[in-house]
Amino acid sequence: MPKLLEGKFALVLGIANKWSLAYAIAEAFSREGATLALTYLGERQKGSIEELSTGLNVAAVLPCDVTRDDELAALTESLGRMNRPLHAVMHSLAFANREDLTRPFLETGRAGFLLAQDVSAYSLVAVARATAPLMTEGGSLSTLTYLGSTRVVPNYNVMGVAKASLEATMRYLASEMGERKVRVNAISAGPVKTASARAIKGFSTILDGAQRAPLRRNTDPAEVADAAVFLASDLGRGVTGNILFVDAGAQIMGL
Ligand code: IMJ
Repeated sequence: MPKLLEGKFALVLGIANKWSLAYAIAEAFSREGATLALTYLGERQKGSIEELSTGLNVAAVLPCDVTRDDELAALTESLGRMNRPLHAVMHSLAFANREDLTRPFLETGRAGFLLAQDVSAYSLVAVARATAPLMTEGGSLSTLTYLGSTRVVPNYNVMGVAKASLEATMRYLASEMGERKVRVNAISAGPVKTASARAIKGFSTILDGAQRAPLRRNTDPAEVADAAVFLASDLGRGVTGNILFVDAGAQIMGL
């Protein structure tokens, strides 16, 4: 079978460690023949992301804190200097203060609310603005979301509101970037045991709930990654502004 991303240049943001969905996605993109640029958050992370990148087809490992306009501008600059069009961008990051994912939603303060919005939702606009000038041949921008955007999931709280905002942001970007042949989509992944999820109280109860999913199992990072490959590839050419559920079917169930 021909590789689905052969000749494509892709940027993946949001690898924290080898369990990150972003890492599974980078592996899948690499397997399908893409050349990658990866980003890391803060100097402290640089070494570990460089280590994870060995074995993958990585051409650059670049700093990017999505809350900082200077780092986003430097990212555009560095990618521009690589002198090749960018075809795919994977936005796979989010953050809220831990307290805002444990105490009652009613107690969410302004600063925590805005932080979750800034890192988890506005960052899609920021990344789109930073990368659009490089997507000269058209391309695909994808993000990760979660069911907590439209349904109440215990403790997801301020992240649920941020994901609702992220999904709307995705649609507005899709409507505007279509004329440049850039598609914008979200993958709504079922619960996966990543560092972002393990930090959550009651997470194993949520994973057990997967026994009610049509496929009777949890979501595997590799199947989220394969959906990301589809969206980034030519196979996804007719898909934009969409939310693709990769959750073993869990989302359709009432109880
Ligand atoms: C997160 C919180 C509450 C319930 C949750 C999650 N469920 C799932 C997640 C049911 C699946 C994981 N998820 C979808 C997220 O988007 C996680 C985001 C997140 C996680 C943390 C943990 C550590 C921290 N800040 C965080 N910010 C965002 O300090």
